[in-house]
Amino acid sequence: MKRLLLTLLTIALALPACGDDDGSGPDLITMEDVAGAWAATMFRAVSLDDPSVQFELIAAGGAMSVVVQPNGSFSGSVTFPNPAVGQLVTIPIAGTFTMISQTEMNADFAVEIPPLLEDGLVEFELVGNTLSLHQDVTNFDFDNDGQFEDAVFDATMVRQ
Ligand SMILES: [Ca+2]
Repeated sequence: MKRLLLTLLTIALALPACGDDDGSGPDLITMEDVAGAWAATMFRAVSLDDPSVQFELIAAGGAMSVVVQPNGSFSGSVTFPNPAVGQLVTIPIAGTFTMISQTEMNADFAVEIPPLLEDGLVEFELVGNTLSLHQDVTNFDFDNDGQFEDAVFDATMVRQ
């Protein structure tokens, strides 16, 4: 019984060490891994009600690029078609990413640009030089009638 207790105690003491980025387990993704220059190859909002209704920024002639610092702060620009003026508009963007887990970041934009660049939880996946982003609940005015529709958002960023 005493030996069992000792074994359990040893396991309990060893547990907090699990998952540490000490080289013995799988490498954990840190903000330093995300740091660098990125450009979007896909930046899409899909209607929740009707997945055939989509808006994809790059196909629409737009663009988005950011440079992320190791501390998570980022700056860049987004180019999007402005239906009000009938031409492409480029605006600067900036903010901070905070890593919450190995699959989630919080995006905090210095200036929010609804509906594509809004504060909130962003799921991410970093594979090689490709960073995939996903936001579960957002909204987008797909038909330009001033009413926002529920949407999911996905982006693919490629390291430059
Ligand atoms: Ca609408």
